[in-house]
Amino acid sequence: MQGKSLIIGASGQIGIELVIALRKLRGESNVIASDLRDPVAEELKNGPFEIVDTLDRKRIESVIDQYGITEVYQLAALLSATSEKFPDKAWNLNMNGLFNILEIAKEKKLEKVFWPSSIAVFGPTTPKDSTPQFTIMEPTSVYGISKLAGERWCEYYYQKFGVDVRSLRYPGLIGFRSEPGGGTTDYAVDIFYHAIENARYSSFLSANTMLPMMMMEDAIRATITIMGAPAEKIAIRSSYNIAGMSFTPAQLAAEISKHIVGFRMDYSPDFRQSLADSWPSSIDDSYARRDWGWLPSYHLDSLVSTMLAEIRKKKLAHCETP
Ligand code: NAD
Ligand code: AKB
Repeated sequence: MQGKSLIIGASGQIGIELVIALRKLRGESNVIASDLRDPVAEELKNGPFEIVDTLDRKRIESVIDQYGITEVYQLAALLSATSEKFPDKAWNLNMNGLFNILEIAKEKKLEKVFWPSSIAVFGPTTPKDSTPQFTIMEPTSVYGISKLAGERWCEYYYQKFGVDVRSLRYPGLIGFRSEPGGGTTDYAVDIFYHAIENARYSSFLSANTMLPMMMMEDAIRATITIMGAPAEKIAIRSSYNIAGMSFTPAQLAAEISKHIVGFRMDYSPDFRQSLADSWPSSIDDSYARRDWGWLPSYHLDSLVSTMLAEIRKKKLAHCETP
């Protein structure tokens, strides 16, 4: 019998894309989208959607029972910049949201759980270039601390209770289906909307801040691949490093200038600069490549041309809607 997936945090940047991809793969009725807020994206309306607060364990249990859910993707969290503004809320949501799912998975013997970690688990004492899978981890952000603690809990539940939890340390993700909110890497999405609208952008990170980034399509493929891999291939139960590409705001602006003549960028770093400065510049993802065959497909040039084309298409469709 086909298993059923529950996505918590489905109205967010990753959630929308993951629901679309999983529904294509497993059938619309087998993928239940859920979030605190109603789906804004039209794409979420072609299958089951439930309002679920990830902090409400009873509600999650009742949705799991109602649909016969076999695997859960727990995406609900506050991102890095918002977490700095609301540390209590971030700690509560990021930790207790995860605990609820790990406990439910243990009790109901769910087949699998996916929970995303982040490059924010690393800190200023971590080697910055080609950051290894196993290295010094002393995050200095509220968000990074919550993700590192989450990783330790995932491994604990796997070892103590056999919960089959799988996780990726996503870099900054860049997609065109939704606008970002609350992250330090958001500039690399925002920039495309401003470039198309008025050929200008003011970056909140400095020109030479090199960060690991990834096209959303690659991140979704990584997520589906790790979840589909045989359990014995998943040797790391904290979270896997995965890499796509690395670039600076200046390099991204230069690539955009090849498509938008006269594009101008200025720099006005804010509090997010110190978060970015504490994160790696590039990531060594050799364990993910070795264990379950990870390989990214996008580079900076294909990322930029795809983002510009897709956002233009979206804007055009919006204008044509009566
Ligand atoms: P997002 O902010 O776009 O989406 C999060 C979603 O969670 C939102 O739709 C929000 O309404 C929902 N949510 C918030 N509180 C909730 C609650 N109590 N119950 C149910 N839903 C709730 O975030 P995203 O970019 O899609 O990120 C998803 C996950 O991936 C997060 O755990 C994030 O830390 C991780 N991640 C994201 C990135 C990235 O670049 N986007 C990078 C690394 C890790
Ligand atoms: C953020 O900037 O908070 C996220 C992340 C790298 O986790 N994009």
